[in-house]
Amino acid sequence: METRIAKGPAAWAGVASAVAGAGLGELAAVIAAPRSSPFAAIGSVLIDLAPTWAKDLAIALFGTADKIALLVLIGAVLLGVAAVSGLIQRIRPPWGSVLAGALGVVGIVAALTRANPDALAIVPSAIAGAVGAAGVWLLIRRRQAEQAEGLSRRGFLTASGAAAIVGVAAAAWSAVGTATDRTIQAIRAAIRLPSAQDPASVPDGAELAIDGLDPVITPNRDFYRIDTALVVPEIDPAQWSLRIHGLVEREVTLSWDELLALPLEESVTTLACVSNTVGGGLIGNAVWLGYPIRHLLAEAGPLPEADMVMSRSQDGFSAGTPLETLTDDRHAILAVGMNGDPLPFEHGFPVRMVVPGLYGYVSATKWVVELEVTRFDRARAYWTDRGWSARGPIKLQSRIDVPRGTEVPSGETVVAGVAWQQHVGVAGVEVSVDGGSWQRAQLTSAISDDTWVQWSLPVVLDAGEHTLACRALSRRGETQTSDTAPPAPDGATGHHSVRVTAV
Ligand SMILES: Nc1nc2c(c(=O)[nH]1)N[C@H]1C(S)=C(S)[C@@H](COP(=O)(O)O)O[C@H]1N2
Ligand SMILES: [Mo]
Repeated sequence: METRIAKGPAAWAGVASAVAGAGLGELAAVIAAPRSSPFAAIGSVLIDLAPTWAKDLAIALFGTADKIALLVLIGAVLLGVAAVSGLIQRIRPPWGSVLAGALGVVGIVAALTRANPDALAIVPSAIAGAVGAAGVWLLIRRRQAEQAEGLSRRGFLTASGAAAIVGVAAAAWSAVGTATDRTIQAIRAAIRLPSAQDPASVPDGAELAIDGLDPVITPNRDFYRIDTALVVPEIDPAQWSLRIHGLVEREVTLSWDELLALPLEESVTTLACVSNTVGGGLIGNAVWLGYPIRHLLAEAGPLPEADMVMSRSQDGFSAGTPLETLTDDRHAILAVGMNGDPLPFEHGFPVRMVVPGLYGYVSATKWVVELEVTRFDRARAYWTDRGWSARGPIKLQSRIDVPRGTEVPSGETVVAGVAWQQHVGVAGVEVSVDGGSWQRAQLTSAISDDTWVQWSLPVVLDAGEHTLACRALSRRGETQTSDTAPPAPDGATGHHSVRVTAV
């Protein structure tokens, strides 16, 4: 009579097989289908399916490391299910193998549901599932045979260890392979962007030299990044084109070379994320080089009933932008340059949209490939479908950057920060100490109404704990509301306040 093998080796057989399958699947992706790696495909589907609260929680807990956290979570679930597949295979063959294979099917389905799937999209997950299923079947059979013949576990341990090592090695190889696929990096590095007709400039007196205060222009490496892309798209500009269609008199397509041949303009625009909490850092200001979208729309000729432009990215994101914000005279552009460089990959290389006055989720499409002229009552964008407001004008906000958190010497201390309401402009900032009267801060000269502005105010603090709060006044005559609202559905409100101890 056959006695069952122990649970430990059975679970390990499942785990070792899954590691082998996942590793070989990732390697196959690097070779054959870059955007269909099992992890990336499943992760991307989870991002698209995640309810708003889960997305907010992920950003709150992990910030911009939210994607790494997601991959770790997927890995942990995979290993758990793999162990279960070994335990099932031990008592109910072949159902453990079937479960391992089903993980591959999940990956296949995930890869096929992505926007613009690779031609060989099913291959990586098919390999992963097949290796995982065969592995758990063979390893458990082996251990059973050893046990029946009274042999030691040596053969089983060697085989399962080899499977795990192959998997880890393949995964490492795929990671290196991804990092050394420098073709498109080299293309980007070789790009010399044309210079602007009329270069943007930062006026004297726009910048205060105060430690801890965000600089007026945010360096690219410090610029916040928010998107749904688990794998940053790497688009060869030679393959890029933009198609303008929908409710237009004539379709327009534009290639990279055609775009660069147009007279490009420089503009300074502050970009902000609707998910930014009061006092948060999901905001940055850059000098953008690009071409006004209004000229391209004029060529296409929007029909009178149109009121929205749905932009779509190569990776399936979409944003619905009010047509009038793209046809009025603001600097709504197809951007190719950011602070003097071609767009970084994470910020939309080769081409993204930048529209002053609107949160990024309704306007700032990165890796943009399509503009469909349509109507708000006919089409819903990515985040609109997930409960966020269809329209996203930027709310009046201000933030204290210094002092922040720690102790300050008692006596005179400078409070400083930034304030913004793009395309409306900031007329003033006021500061209140310990709930006292609002005192007017000194504003720097703004670059324009489309950018944030720095402010500062010296205050006198006695030794002890204090609360500093700020509020902005807009050029439309409004005062920043003290009513608190969370980011969803259309942007956080409330006054930013910080607690400091004067010593
Ligand atoms: N393709 C694509 N574009 C996108 C997004 C995205 O998820 N995918 N996110 C938008 C959001 S919500 C914001 S706030 C801005 C952020 O731009 P940044 O990452 O360059 O700061 O990009 C916008 N453009
Ligand atoms: Mo955003």
